[in-house]
Amino acid sequence: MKHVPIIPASEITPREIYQGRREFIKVAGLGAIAGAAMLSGMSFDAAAAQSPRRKIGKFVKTPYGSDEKLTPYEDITTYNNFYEFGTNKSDPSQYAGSLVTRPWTVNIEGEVKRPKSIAIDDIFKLAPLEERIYRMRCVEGWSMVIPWVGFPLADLIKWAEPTGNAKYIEFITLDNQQMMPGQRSGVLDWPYNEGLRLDEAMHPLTILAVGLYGEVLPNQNGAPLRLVVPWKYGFKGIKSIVKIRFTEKMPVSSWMKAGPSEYGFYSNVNPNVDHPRWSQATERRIGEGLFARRRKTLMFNGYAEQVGQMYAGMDLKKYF
Ligand SMILES: Nc1nc2c(c(=O)[nH]1)N[C@H]1C(S)=C(S)[C@@H](COP(=O)(O)O)O[C@H]1N2
Ligand SMILES: [Mo]
Repeated sequence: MKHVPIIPASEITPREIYQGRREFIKVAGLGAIAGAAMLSGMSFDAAAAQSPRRKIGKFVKTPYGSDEKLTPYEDITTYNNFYEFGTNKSDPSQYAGSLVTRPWTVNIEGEVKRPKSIAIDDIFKLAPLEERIYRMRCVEGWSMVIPWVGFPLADLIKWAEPTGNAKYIEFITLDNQQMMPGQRSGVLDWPYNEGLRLDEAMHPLTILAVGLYGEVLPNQNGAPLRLVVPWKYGFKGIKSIVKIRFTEKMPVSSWMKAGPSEYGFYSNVNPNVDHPRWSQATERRIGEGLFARRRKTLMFNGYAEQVGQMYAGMDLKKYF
Protein backbone atom coordinates (compact mmCIF):
# COMPACT_ATOMS: atom_id res chain seq x y z
CA MET A 1 0.00 0.00 0.00
CA LYS A 2 1.15 3.48 -0.83
CA HIS A 3 2.29 5.40 2.22
CA VAL A 4 0.90 8.92 2.20
CA PRO A 5 2.05 11.44 4.77
CA ILE A 6 -0.83 13.55 6.06
CA ILE A 7 1.11 16.82 5.91
CA PRO A 8 3.56 17.76 3.14
CA ALA A 9 7.09 18.84 4.02
CA SER A 10 6.28 22.41 3.03
CA GLU A 11 3.95 22.59 6.01
CA ILE A 12 6.56 21.79 8.66
CA THR A 13 6.83 25.38 9.85
CA PRO A 14 3.23 26.23 10.54
CA ARG A 15 2.35 29.84 10.98
CA GLU A 16 1.75 29.48 14.73
CA ILE A 17 5.39 28.50 15.23
CA TYR A 18 7.16 31.14 13.20
CA GLN A 19 4.75 33.73 14.54
CA GLY A 20 6.90 33.77 17.67
CA ARG A 21 9.70 35.17 15.55
CA ARG A 22 7.39 37.68 13.92
CA GLU A 23 6.16 38.97 17.26
CA PHE A 24 9.79 39.53 18.19
CA ILE A 25 10.41 41.52 15.01
CA LYS A 26 7.32 43.63 15.72
CA VAL A 27 8.56 44.41 19.24
CA ALA A 28 12.05 45.24 17.95
CA GLY A 29 10.42 47.94 15.86
CA LEU A 30 10.62 49.00 12.25
CA GLY A 31 13.53 51.43 12.80
CA ALA A 32 15.61 48.70 14.36
CA ILE A 33 14.91 46.36 11.45
CA ALA A 34 15.89 48.95 8.87
CA GLY A 35 19.04 49.79 10.82
CA ALA A 36 20.03 46.15 11.14
CA ALA A 37 19.37 45.59 7.45
CA MET A 38 21.71 48.43 6.51
CA LEU A 39 24.41 47.31 8.92
CA SER A 40 24.37 43.80 7.50
CA GLY A 41 24.55 45.13 3.95
CA MET A 42 21.11 43.75 3.19
CA SER A 43 18.75 45.72 0.99
CA PHE A 44 16.04 47.88 2.49
CA ASP A 45 13.38 45.29 1.57
CA ALA A 46 12.29 44.41 5.08
CA ALA A 47 11.37 48.00 5.83
CA ALA A 48 9.96 48.69 2.38
CA ALA A 49 7.62 45.72 2.70
CA GLN A 50 5.76 47.60 5.43
CA SER A 51 4.17 49.81 2.78
CA PRO A 52 1.21 51.89 3.94
CA ARG A 53 -2.23 50.26 3.80
CA ARG A 54 -4.56 52.04 1.41
CA LYS A 55 -8.36 51.76 1.35
CA ILE A 56 -10.11 51.11 -1.98
CA GLY A 57 -12.44 54.04 -2.57
CA LYS A 58 -15.42 52.29 -4.09
CA PHE A 59 -16.53 48.68 -4.31
CA VAL A 60 -19.85 46.89 -3.94
CA LYS A 61 -20.81 43.90 -1.85
CA THR A 62 -22.36 41.09 -3.87
CA PRO A 63 -24.32 37.91 -3.15
CA TYR A 64 -21.09 35.93 -3.64
CA GLY A 65 -20.00 35.34 -0.11
CA SER A 66 -19.39 32.90 2.61
CA ASP A 67 -20.87 32.52 6.05
CA GLU A 68 -17.56 31.20 7.31
CA LYS A 69 -15.31 33.16 9.61
CA LEU A 70 -12.86 35.33 7.70
CA THR A 71 -9.16 34.53 8.08
CA PRO A 72 -7.49 37.45 9.90
CA TYR A 73 -5.76 40.07 7.70
CA GLU A 74 -2.51 39.40 9.53
CA ASP A 75 -2.51 35.72 8.45
CA ILE A 76 -3.56 36.40 4.84
CA THR A 77 -0.70 38.86 4.44
CA THR A 78 2.12 37.04 6.26
CA TYR A 79 1.55 33.36 5.37
CA ASN A 80 2.14 33.46 1.61
CA ASN A 81 3.42 31.52 -1.35
CA PHE A 82 5.17 33.84 -3.81
CA TYR A 83 8.37 32.09 -4.85
CA GLU A 84 9.65 35.22 -6.62
CA PHE A 85 10.46 36.41 -3.08
CA GLY A 86 11.61 33.13 -1.53
CA THR A 87 10.12 29.76 -0.66
CA ASN A 88 9.37 30.32 3.04
CA LYS A 89 5.86 31.39 3.99
CA SER A 90 7.25 34.50 5.70
CA ASP A 91 9.52 35.56 2.79
CA PRO A 92 6.95 37.42 0.64
CA SER A 93 5.76 39.71 3.44
CA GLN A 94 9.38 40.46 4.33
CA TYR A 95 10.82 40.96 0.87
CA ALA A 96 8.04 41.95 -1.56
CA GLY A 97 8.69 45.63 -0.82
CA SER A 98 11.13 45.61 -3.75
CA LEU A 99 8.23 45.14 -6.17
CA VAL A 100 7.19 48.45 -7.76
CA THR A 101 3.58 48.33 -8.97
CA ARG A 102 3.28 51.76 -10.66
CA PRO A 103 3.53 52.26 -13.56
CA TRP A 104 2.22 48.80 -14.48
CA THR A 105 1.04 47.65 -17.88
CA VAL A 106 -0.73 44.45 -18.86
CA ASN A 107 -0.17 43.27 -22.43
CA ILE A 108 -2.86 41.25 -24.19
CA GLU A 109 -1.74 39.08 -27.11
CA GLY A 110 -2.25 35.86 -29.06
CA GLU A 111 -5.68 34.93 -30.43
CA VAL A 112 -7.22 38.41 -30.20
CA LYS A 113 -8.52 40.73 -32.92
CA ARG A 114 -5.51 42.95 -32.22
CA PRO A 115 -2.94 43.03 -29.41
CA LYS A 116 -3.63 45.61 -26.70
CA SER A 117 -1.86 47.19 -23.76
CA ILE A 118 -3.66 48.53 -20.76
CA ALA A 119 -2.37 50.48 -17.78
CA ILE A 120 -3.32 49.15 -14.37
CA ASP A 121 -5.39 52.22 -13.49
CA ASP A 122 -7.44 51.75 -16.66
CA ILE A 123 -8.02 48.10 -15.74
CA PHE A 124 -9.70 49.41 -12.57
CA LYS A 125 -12.21 51.19 -14.85
CA LEU A 126 -13.16 48.11 -16.92
CA ALA A 127 -15.79 46.96 -14.45
CA PRO A 128 -17.18 47.94 -11.04
CA LEU A 129 -15.12 46.48 -8.21
CA GLU A 130 -16.89 43.95 -5.97
CA GLU A 131 -16.12 42.16 -2.76
CA ARG A 132 -15.96 38.37 -3.12
CA ILE A 133 -15.54 36.26 -0.02
CA TYR A 134 -13.98 32.99 -1.16
CA ARG A 135 -12.65 29.87 0.51
CA MET A 136 -9.11 29.29 -0.78
CA ARG A 137 -7.34 25.91 -0.66
CA CYS A 138 -3.60 25.45 -1.24
CA VAL A 139 -2.34 22.16 -2.68
CA GLU A 140 -0.13 21.93 0.43
CA GLY A 141 -3.16 21.26 2.61
CA TRP A 142 -4.07 24.57 4.24
CA SER A 143 -6.97 26.89 3.58
CA MET A 144 -8.19 30.42 4.28
CA VAL A 145 -11.33 32.49 3.81
CA ILE A 146 -10.42 35.73 2.04
CA PRO A 147 -12.54 38.82 1.31
CA TRP A 148 -11.12 39.75 -2.09
CA VAL A 149 -11.90 42.93 -3.98
CA GLY A 150 -11.89 42.49 -7.73
CA PHE A 151 -13.98 42.09 -10.86
CA PRO A 152 -14.97 39.20 -13.12
CA LEU A 153 -12.20 38.09 -15.48
CA ALA A 154 -15.01 37.75 -18.05
CA ASP A 155 -15.22 41.57 -18.23
CA LEU A 156 -11.58 41.86 -19.22
CA ILE A 157 -11.93 38.99 -21.72
CA LYS A 158 -14.86 40.71 -23.44
CA TRP A 159 -12.84 43.91 -23.65
CA ALA A 160 -9.85 41.97 -25.05
CA GLU A 161 -11.92 40.58 -27.97
CA PRO A 162 -10.50 37.05 -28.39
CA THR A 163 -10.90 35.40 -31.80
CA GLY A 164 -12.89 32.24 -32.42
CA ASN A 165 -9.66 30.24 -32.22
CA ALA A 166 -9.07 31.11 -28.56
CA LYS A 167 -9.67 28.00 -26.43
CA TYR A 168 -7.36 28.80 -23.52
CA ILE A 169 -6.01 31.82 -21.70
CA GLU A 170 -2.50 32.08 -20.32
CA PHE A 171 -1.29 34.49 -17.63
CA ILE A 172 2.31 35.53 -17.06
CA THR A 173 3.91 37.16 -14.02
CA LEU A 174 6.47 39.98 -14.16
CA ASP A 175 9.97 38.78 -15.13
CA ASN A 176 12.41 41.03 -13.24
CA GLN A 177 15.26 39.80 -11.03
CA GLN A 178 15.82 43.23 -9.49
CA MET A 179 12.27 43.52 -8.23
CA MET A 180 11.84 39.78 -7.69
CA PRO A 181 15.13 38.45 -6.29
CA GLY A 182 13.74 34.92 -5.90
CA GLN A 183 13.89 34.63 -9.70
CA ARG A 184 17.67 34.24 -9.34
CA SER A 185 17.01 30.74 -7.98
CA GLY A 186 16.10 27.87 -10.26
CA VAL A 187 13.22 26.64 -8.14
CA LEU A 188 10.73 27.32 -10.98
CA ASP A 189 10.96 28.15 -14.68
CA TRP A 190 10.45 31.95 -14.66
CA PRO A 191 8.42 33.91 -15.35
CA TYR A 192 5.64 32.12 -13.45
CA ASN A 193 2.77 31.30 -15.76
CA GLU A 194 -0.65 29.71 -15.45
CA GLY A 195 -3.61 28.92 -17.66
CA LEU A 196 -7.33 28.26 -17.77
CA ARG A 197 -9.73 26.83 -20.32
CA LEU A 198 -11.74 29.72 -21.76
CA ASP A 199 -15.01 28.55 -20.19
CA GLU A 200 -13.33 28.38 -16.76
CA ALA A 201 -11.95 31.85 -17.32
CA MET A 202 -15.40 33.18 -18.27
CA HIS A 203 -17.11 31.60 -15.24
CA PRO A 204 -18.65 34.26 -12.98
CA LEU A 205 -16.73 32.98 -9.93
CA THR A 206 -13.37 33.67 -11.63
CA ILE A 207 -12.07 37.12 -10.75
CA LEU A 208 -9.05 39.33 -11.11
CA ALA A 209 -8.33 40.65 -7.63
CA VAL A 210 -6.92 44.09 -6.90
CA GLY A 211 -7.53 44.17 -3.16
CA LEU A 212 -8.47 42.36 0.03
CA TYR A 213 -10.25 43.44 3.21
CA GLY A 214 -11.31 46.58 1.31
CA GLU A 215 -7.71 47.68 0.79
CA VAL A 216 -5.30 47.72 -2.15
CA LEU A 217 -3.64 44.31 -2.56
CA PRO A 218 -0.41 44.07 -0.57
CA ASN A 219 2.59 43.18 -2.75
CA GLN A 220 2.96 39.77 -1.08
CA ASN A 221 -0.57 38.85 -2.20
CA GLY A 222 0.13 39.63 -5.85
CA ALA A 223 -0.21 43.38 -6.39
CA PRO A 224 -1.34 45.06 -8.47
CA LEU A 225 -3.41 42.35 -10.20
CA ARG A 226 -3.78 38.61 -9.56
CA LEU A 227 -6.05 35.78 -10.57
CA VAL A 228 -8.47 34.12 -8.10
CA VAL A 229 -10.18 30.83 -9.02
CA PRO A 230 -11.75 29.54 -5.81
CA TRP A 231 -12.48 25.94 -6.90
CA LYS A 232 -8.85 25.30 -7.92
CA TYR A 233 -5.70 24.84 -5.84
CA GLY A 234 -4.04 28.09 -4.84
CA PHE A 235 -1.15 27.91 -7.30
CA LYS A 236 -3.56 28.56 -10.19
CA GLY A 237 -4.06 32.04 -8.68
CA ILE A 238 -1.12 33.67 -10.43
CA LYS A 239 0.14 36.95 -8.94
CA SER A 240 1.45 40.25 -10.34
CA ILE A 241 0.26 39.62 -13.91
CA VAL A 242 1.88 41.53 -16.80
CA LYS A 243 0.77 39.46 -19.78
CA ILE A 244 -2.40 37.69 -20.87
CA ARG A 245 -2.26 35.50 -23.96
CA PHE A 246 -5.17 33.77 -25.68
CA THR A 247 -4.21 30.44 -27.24
CA GLU A 248 -5.59 27.56 -29.23
CA LYS A 249 -3.45 25.00 -27.37
CA MET A 250 -3.37 24.25 -23.66
CA PRO A 251 -0.61 26.31 -21.99
CA VAL A 252 2.04 24.47 -19.99
CA SER A 253 2.37 26.11 -16.57
CA SER A 254 5.51 26.58 -14.47
CA TRP A 255 4.19 23.99 -12.01
CA MET A 256 3.40 21.46 -14.76
CA LYS A 257 7.00 21.84 -15.96
CA ALA A 258 8.34 21.50 -12.40
CA GLY A 259 6.41 18.30 -11.66
CA PRO A 260 4.17 16.91 -14.39
CA SER A 261 3.06 13.95 -12.26
CA GLU A 262 2.18 16.20 -9.33
CA TYR A 263 0.63 19.33 -10.86
CA GLY A 264 -1.84 19.04 -13.71
CA PHE A 265 -3.44 21.71 -15.85
CA TYR A 266 -6.84 21.53 -14.15
CA SER A 267 -5.82 21.31 -10.48
CA ASN A 268 -9.41 21.36 -9.32
CA VAL A 269 -9.69 20.90 -5.56
CA ASN A 270 -10.59 17.22 -5.22
CA PRO A 271 -10.48 15.25 -1.94
CA ASN A 272 -10.65 11.98 -3.93
CA VAL A 273 -7.46 12.51 -5.93
CA ASP A 274 -4.35 12.52 -3.74
CA HIS A 275 -1.21 14.42 -4.57
CA PRO A 276 1.35 11.64 -5.25
CA ARG A 277 3.14 12.49 -1.99
CA TRP A 278 0.24 13.30 0.35
CA SER A 279 -3.48 13.02 0.88
CA GLN A 280 -5.83 15.80 -0.21
CA ALA A 281 -8.74 14.58 1.92
CA THR A 282 -8.40 17.18 4.67
CA GLU A 283 -7.10 20.68 5.25
CA ARG A 284 -5.88 22.94 8.04
CA ARG A 285 -7.69 26.28 8.28
CA ILE A 286 -5.07 28.97 8.89
CA GLY A 287 -5.76 31.03 11.98
CA GLU A 288 -7.50 28.26 13.90
CA GLY A 289 -4.37 27.22 15.78
CA LEU A 290 -2.04 24.25 15.51
CA PHE A 291 -4.24 21.82 17.38
CA ALA A 292 -7.56 22.57 15.71
CA ARG A 293 -9.18 19.60 13.99
CA ARG A 294 -8.40 19.41 10.28
CA ARG A 295 -11.43 20.01 8.07
CA LYS A 296 -12.69 17.71 5.35
CA THR A 297 -11.79 19.08 1.93
CA LEU A 298 -14.86 19.51 -0.28
CA MET A 299 -15.19 18.63 -3.97
CA PHE A 300 -14.31 21.71 -6.04
CA ASN A 301 -13.55 23.39 -2.69
CA GLY A 302 -17.29 23.55 -1.99
CA TYR A 303 -18.18 25.22 -5.30
CA ALA A 304 -19.36 22.01 -7.04
CA GLU A 305 -22.87 23.29 -7.58
CA GLN A 306 -21.61 26.30 -9.53
CA VAL A 307 -18.72 24.72 -11.47
CA GLY A 308 -19.25 20.94 -11.59
CA GLN A 309 -21.05 21.07 -14.93
CA MET A 310 -17.91 22.28 -16.72
CA TYR A 311 -16.24 18.93 -15.97
CA ALA A 312 -19.20 16.61 -16.60
CA GLY A 313 -18.01 13.35 -18.18
CA MET A 314 -14.31 14.06 -17.56
CA ASP A 315 -12.16 11.51 -15.71
CA LEU A 316 -10.85 13.76 -12.96
CA LYS A 317 -8.19 11.21 -11.95
CA LYS A 318 -6.71 11.55 -15.42
CA TYR A 319 -7.33 15.27 -15.81
CA PHE A 320 -6.08 16.26 -12.33
N1 LIG B 1 3.65 34.57 -9.51
C1 LIG B 1 3.30 33.70 -8.54
N2 LIG B 1 1.99 33.49 -8.29
C2 LIG B 1 1.62 32.61 -7.31
C3 LIG B 1 2.59 31.89 -6.58
C4 LIG B 1 3.97 32.14 -6.87
O1 LIG B 1 4.89 31.56 -6.27
N3 LIG B 1 4.28 33.05 -7.84
N4 LIG B 1 2.19 30.98 -5.63
C5 LIG B 1 0.84 30.40 -5.78
C6 LIG B 1 0.42 29.58 -4.64
S1 LIG B 1 1.15 28.06 -4.45
C7 LIG B 1 -0.58 29.98 -3.79
S2 LIG B 1 -1.16 28.94 -2.57
C8 LIG B 1 -1.16 31.33 -3.88
C9 LIG B 1 -1.05 32.02 -2.54
O2 LIG B 1 -1.69 33.26 -2.56
P1 LIG B 1 -1.72 34.16 -1.24
O3 LIG B 1 -0.31 34.29 -0.77
O4 LIG B 1 -2.33 35.46 -1.66
O5 LIG B 1 -2.57 33.43 -0.24
O6 LIG B 1 -0.53 32.14 -4.87
C10 LIG B 1 -0.21 31.47 -6.08
N5 LIG B 1 0.29 32.42 -7.06
MO1 LIG C 1 -0.28 26.82 -3.06
